[in-house]
Amino acid sequence: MEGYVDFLIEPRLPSFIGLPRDLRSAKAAIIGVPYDSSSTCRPGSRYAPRRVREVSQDMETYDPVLGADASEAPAADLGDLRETLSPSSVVSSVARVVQELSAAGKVVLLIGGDHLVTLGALSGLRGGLSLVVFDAHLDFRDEFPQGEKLSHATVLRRAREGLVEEAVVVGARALSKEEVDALRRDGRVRVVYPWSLGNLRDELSTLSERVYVSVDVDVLDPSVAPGVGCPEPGGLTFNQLSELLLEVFDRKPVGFDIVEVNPLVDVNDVTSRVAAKLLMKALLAVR
Ligand SMILES: [Mn+2]
Repeated sequence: MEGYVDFLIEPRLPSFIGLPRDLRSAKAAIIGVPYDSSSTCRPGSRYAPRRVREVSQDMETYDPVLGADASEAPAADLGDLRETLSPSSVVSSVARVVQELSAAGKVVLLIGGDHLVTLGALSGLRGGLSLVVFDAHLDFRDEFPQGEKLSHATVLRRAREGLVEEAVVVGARALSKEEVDALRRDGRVRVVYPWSLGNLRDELSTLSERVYVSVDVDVLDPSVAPGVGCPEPGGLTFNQLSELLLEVFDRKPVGFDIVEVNPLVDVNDVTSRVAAKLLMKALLAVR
């Protein structure tokens, strides 16, 4: 691959579950985005791509639910995006590599970094998208902190300014009144709350063809995924999230990310291992 992918991505070893770096026969490409400058709770998710790769080395890659092995998925681990501190430059860098790879027919799977990396992926996929985001938060603020339009807490708001036609937020439970009012005015963002997860199937059936899936690990209960910047009680179990993801993966997503894993506040690497397992399921979904 030549162009932005070569210029902006640096190889990383060990690779995720030992995947090759060679893209030629791959359908999916993993890219780490070590960026957390827009974190307002606790920074540290820039270390997630490295830690998730490391913990994946001694994890089983066979998925008993799917009856398939993620290490045999046609996928490559390209490495990490070059580090940057500026929110607008991480968005544009991610957008460039995602656009280049999707033009070459590859599905990009990102490991964040904070949630802002999703905005880059959506920009790179260019229109006609619907978004399914698993998150404790709505990320629908106009500015956060005040005066900042590009941050982890404004991602969905920016995405609705022309990048996605509609969105479903699954597992949300930490909401501000400002966001709830803005969602009501918007009208194209629905929420599936943790206490009514059964509604997801109906919401999925109305979405357009090109579905992008974003998982903020804080959608899980903090007892399941303690290593996150802003832990929020009342979240999903791992098996609940896995089952819902399988339903979403039926829609053959055009892109996927897992964000907000923070190894600096993790406990015994539990959250990094959760992220690794979810990434394996995503790899099997694009087979
Ligand atoms: Mn969140």
